[in-house]
Amino acid sequence: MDSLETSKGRIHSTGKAFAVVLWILVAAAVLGTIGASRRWWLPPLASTQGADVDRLFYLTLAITSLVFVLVQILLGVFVYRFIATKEERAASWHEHRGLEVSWTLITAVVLTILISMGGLVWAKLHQPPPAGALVVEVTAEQFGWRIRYPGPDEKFGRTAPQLISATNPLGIDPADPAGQDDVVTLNDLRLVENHPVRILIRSKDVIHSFFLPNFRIKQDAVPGMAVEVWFTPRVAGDYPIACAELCGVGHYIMRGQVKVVSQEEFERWLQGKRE
Ligand SMILES: [Cu+2]
Repeated sequence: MDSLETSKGRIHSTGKAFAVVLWILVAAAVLGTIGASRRWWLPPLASTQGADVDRLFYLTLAITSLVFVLVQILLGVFVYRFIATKEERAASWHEHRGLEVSWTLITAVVLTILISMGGLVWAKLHQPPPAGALVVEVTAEQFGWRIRYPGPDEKFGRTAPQLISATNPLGIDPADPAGQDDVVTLNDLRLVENHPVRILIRSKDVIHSFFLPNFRIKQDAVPGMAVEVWFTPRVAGDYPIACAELCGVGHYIMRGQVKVVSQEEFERWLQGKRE
């Protein structure tokens, strides 16, 4: 059997045609992705912590794209040179130890580095939030987001599912003084520019996913759990809240809005809500 070094292979019109079609498809995929990315790409970044997520995303995309294109080009080269014909089987060889060891080791090293970097970014995003962060509770329901602020006492009132009604969507206990100054909105999340925020995410019914694309935050809302995320909004403006978990027939309308405003504007708004 031929070895890799000595095999000349053979050129055949079918192999040529396959290779050319493959290369055209790869070129179309790459150019198409670049073209589409002008329209559909990451939305503008508006949080401090999101920069690490973006960096890792671009690095992973660059490495995997490069490997994808290289592998497809090589696949074309091999079909071009070594295709089977009616008279002859495809030329092949086995057990090239050097090649096998190198592609296994290189892949293992690159993936280990990428996964470790991902672990570091994850740990950074999940370190304890800074003291003095704004605290907000977000409760997902079919199909909207109930946002609760604890009020001047900085304490959320007790809630109980049996107290939930049309006028008390979170079931806040009226007997608990901590709940009397709580402010609840529907789909309206106000945050303060350059001020970290801790968000406690809950769900009233099924699993939803609290998704803030501009802040690179995505966290499942699970019934019976309060899951915490935190980040620092960096740029004032209006941003969407989306649900990233298919949660029922109205999933697509489960949208809210984040407004990042100045400290004064935030306090004025919250005060207005309490009156
Ligand atoms: Cu949902």
